[in-house]
Amino acid sequence: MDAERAPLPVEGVLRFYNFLPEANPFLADVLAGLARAQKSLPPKYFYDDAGSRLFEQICVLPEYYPTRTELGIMQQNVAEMAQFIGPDTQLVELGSGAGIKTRLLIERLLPPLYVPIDIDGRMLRSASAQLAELFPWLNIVGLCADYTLPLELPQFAGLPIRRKAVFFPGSTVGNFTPEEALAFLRRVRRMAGAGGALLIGVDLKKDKATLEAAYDDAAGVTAKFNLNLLERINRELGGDFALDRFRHKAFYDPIRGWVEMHLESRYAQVAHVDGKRFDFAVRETIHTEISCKYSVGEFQELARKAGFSAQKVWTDPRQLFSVHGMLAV
Ligand code: AVI
Repeated sequence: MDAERAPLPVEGVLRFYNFLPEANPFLADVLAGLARAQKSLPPKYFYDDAGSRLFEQICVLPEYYPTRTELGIMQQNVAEMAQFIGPDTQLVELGSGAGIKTRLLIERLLPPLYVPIDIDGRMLRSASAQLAELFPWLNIVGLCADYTLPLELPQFAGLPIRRKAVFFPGSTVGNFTPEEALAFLRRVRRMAGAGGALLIGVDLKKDKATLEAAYDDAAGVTAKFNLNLLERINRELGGDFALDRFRHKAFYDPIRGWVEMHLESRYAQVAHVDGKRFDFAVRETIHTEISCKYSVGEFQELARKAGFSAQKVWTDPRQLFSVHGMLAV
């Protein structure tokens, strides 16, 4: 879609734009993924209402260290982060940012314009409305869009904006393969523009036991989150998956440096989606997610290839997680 120029003359404007395509690609993506030799489903479909609620529960699990560790890093260093980004910056967040991390950053940075981008229109609206209440002076322009696809940001006149900063917390970049992450970071680089900043959370490599516990918690919340994908297919696409006939599986592959999540068929069985038949052998899996872990140097090198220069990195004392400050060159 063409960028537009709309004046935002007053403070505290709250607007939304929809950049989602008319046709819902969910059915086509599911049918294509289940037809592959290694069956797979794109992880972006985890996040319907039930999936988003389950993900919120994951974030506070004792085993799932990334959320609270990243928050601790931000609480410790937000002043320096805001200084790194600088004043008069349009803050673009990939994800709808209801969370405390976004609030911390806005409180310090006082950006003239905040642009959250999220595929889930309801989350986007409710998170933006919460922020508008907390920061009545803040201009918010929410974009309902799939940020994993190319996207041109609208331009807004009439605000004292000197540059853009893209905020991408949560290590969601880890849900791309390194090759996909490179292509994605190149698009983020174009979005930020020359001299723009990137503040990005990246989970660090660590021992297998810690990682596997984080993705296969004792309370079984991650298992529910994974299985919700089949439930969503049943609900929205008229699928007939028997949920108790699949089990959650998660393991760390230290060679590839990523956690893999799968749904494993407990039996030889058949399932249907939209009238199409899919056969499962016993123990055959549907690959649902990877979560890449990087060393600080590996991520800096990836970002360098995408056109960023590493300026700052903040970590926690146990070196579990990193937040990188980078500039578009
Ligand atoms: C959203 N993303 C960064 C999470 C992760 O850790 O890869 C998704 C997740 N999957 C299972 N647990 C959490």
